[in-house]
Amino acid sequence: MSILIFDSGVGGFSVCQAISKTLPKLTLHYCMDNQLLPYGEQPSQIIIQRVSQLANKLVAKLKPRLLVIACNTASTIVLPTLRTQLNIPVVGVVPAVKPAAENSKNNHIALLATPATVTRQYTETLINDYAKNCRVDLIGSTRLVEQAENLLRGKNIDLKILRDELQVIHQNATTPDQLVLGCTHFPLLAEYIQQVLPQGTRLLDSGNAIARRVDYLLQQNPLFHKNSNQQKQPAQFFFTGEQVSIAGLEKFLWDNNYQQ
Ligand code: DGN
Repeated sequence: MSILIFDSGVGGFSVCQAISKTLPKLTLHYCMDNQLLPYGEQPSQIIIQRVSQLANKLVAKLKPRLLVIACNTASTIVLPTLRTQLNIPVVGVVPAVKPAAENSKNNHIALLATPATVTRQYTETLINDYAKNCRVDLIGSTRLVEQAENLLRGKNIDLKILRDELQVIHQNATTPDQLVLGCTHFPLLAEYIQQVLPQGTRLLDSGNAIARRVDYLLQQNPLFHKNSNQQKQPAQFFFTGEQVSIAGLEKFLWDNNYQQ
């Protein structure tokens, strides 16, 4: 049994890690629209057209049981369209604003996402619904997306860029005690982000919540139980731009022993 994971770049790999831990036998196919990366700089209409075109094509080809839009930027706008077009469950990513607000001791949290995600109505509604009592600092960054892309191509992380992008966190009288990673690229940088944050600021992402949702939805599919002893199939990768070398990545990304 397989599912399809979609992102504009390598960010969805952070979601694959979480899903692989929960469902080690599940085959994960991956599509990255790296020709249009970064999504955080693209107009909404272009993203909606693009994701729906690619998702329809690949779902027809691969016949996955479920589609994960492992991209916050796309999830804020494409889910209603995809759900009317496809006859499989479509899971999106929601920034972990709700748990962050619940966990915050000083009612001060921050959301780090793409420039598009932090300005979307979807995000405003999410904050109004779940973090009304908190101060929420919004930080939009494309440079961190580039850093995550570089990291998975074996390049070094520039901590100065991380410091610059996150400097707003250090500039106010109080600091957020929860930082929501509202872009799937950012959990891949977690250990580096943590190095430039004040002590006591905790990172939260949505990977495990997505994995639980995928697990729950697949359990509803009768084929899931029938196929539970089937061997895991090799993952298939689709790129719309440059073919990213996955030779070394596959172990890191699909290794069930990977510790976050
Ligand atoms: N990984 C994507 C997200 O979660 O928003 C977007 C990255 C990008 O394309 N800028």
